[in-house]
Amino acid sequence: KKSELRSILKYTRKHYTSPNKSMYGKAKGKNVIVLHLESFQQFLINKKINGKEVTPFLNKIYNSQSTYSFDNFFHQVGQGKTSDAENLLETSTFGLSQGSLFAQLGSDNTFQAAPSILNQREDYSSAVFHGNVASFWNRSATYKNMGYQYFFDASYYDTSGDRSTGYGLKDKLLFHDSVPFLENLQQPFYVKYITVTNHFPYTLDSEDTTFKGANTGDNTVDNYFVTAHYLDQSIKEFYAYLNKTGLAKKSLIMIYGDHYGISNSENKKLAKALGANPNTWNDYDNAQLQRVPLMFNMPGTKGGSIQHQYGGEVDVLPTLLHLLGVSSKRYIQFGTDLFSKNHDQVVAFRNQDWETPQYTSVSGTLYSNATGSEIKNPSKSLQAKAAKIQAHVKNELSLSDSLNEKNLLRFYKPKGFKAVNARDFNYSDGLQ
Ligand code: GP9
Ligand code: MN
Repeated sequence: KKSELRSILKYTRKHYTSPNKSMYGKAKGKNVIVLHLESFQQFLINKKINGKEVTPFLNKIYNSQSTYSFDNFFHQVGQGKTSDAENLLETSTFGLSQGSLFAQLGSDNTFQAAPSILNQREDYSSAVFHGNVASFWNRSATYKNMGYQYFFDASYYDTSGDRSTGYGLKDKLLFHDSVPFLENLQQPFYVKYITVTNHFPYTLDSEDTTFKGANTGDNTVDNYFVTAHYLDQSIKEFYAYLNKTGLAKKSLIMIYGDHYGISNSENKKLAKALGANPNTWNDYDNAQLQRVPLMFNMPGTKGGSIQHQYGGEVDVLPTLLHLLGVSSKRYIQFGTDLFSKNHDQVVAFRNQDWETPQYTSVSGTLYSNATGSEIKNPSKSLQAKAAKIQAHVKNELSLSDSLNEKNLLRFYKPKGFKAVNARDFNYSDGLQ
């Protein structure tokens, strides 16, 4: 097992890319507020339905001078959906090829995850706010092993009656009702809000919205825009609070979409709402729709821009650590800093499909991103190039799997890292 750990280390050390000096430490000492946008895809950004912006507030953040936004950023989740996105972001390792890593390994594995790294390196406190029960996706146990100090799950809020939809407390209420807990956290803090209202089947009480959905005739697709609008408005209300209290200017607000909300089988219906042709819709188009937003917003700052480099959820942790001025070099992480000059732009999907700035590969079929069509007779050199990328994707997924499946981090002691003890945390206590 130790020799396996050595070969993983050899890979991640070689794959590591040093930070971009102009970005390193830009957010040093700031609070980190992570806003996990449920089922939120990139096409919602700047999208109008019936002449109205679906997400006017997020569009402002996306286009703001105070934000670094990404327009070629992909989710990389497998069957663990939300929990896979969380694992990718907190650890910069992949989820599993089957099932949810949180559910299968979260109770026992050793993690070297964001909350513990930030606590040990920069004295951050940490908390998750979420309107569903603590056991969902085995979060409670997994969060303790990741070093989260507090988990404010459904039991901390009034979730009765029409205050909730299928997966828990409505987003506007989550942001509002969690304020007393947030206000008691020691700064700087690293906190995450996991929203739920924009979740399949995208139903919402009429009292919560006046926004009109799309009219493709498919209920799921049509209502997706309604709950996405509600989510947008919940973020707007939360920002009003952050601005009023002055927390905004003391914080880096990281906003991301966890995974697709409309599945491939419904994309032909969605195509109508996107102004695309459903008759020519293919695997290439499905792959392009796996883009989700990623934004680093620092209210009160300037110089932000929309970044076009390709990347995925596995790249977030090294990027975030470097923005906070924390070197990621000593940790085993599979992603690379999105701002780094040598950032690896190969995006690996959990099923071994992949995406680069030039090519998309789905089940071994190669597409050109420039034309959107299949490359029917690739040259020898292109074949070799694609095979090399495929081997790289396969290798990183399998190294990540052996790290996690064999719990190899228990043998790895990065400089100064103290192993997390889950028993240090008792989430039913709340803040004492
Ligand atoms: C539930 C929520 C949804 O608590 O996070 O998870 P998902 O179904 O998207 O994986
Ligand atoms: Mn989700």
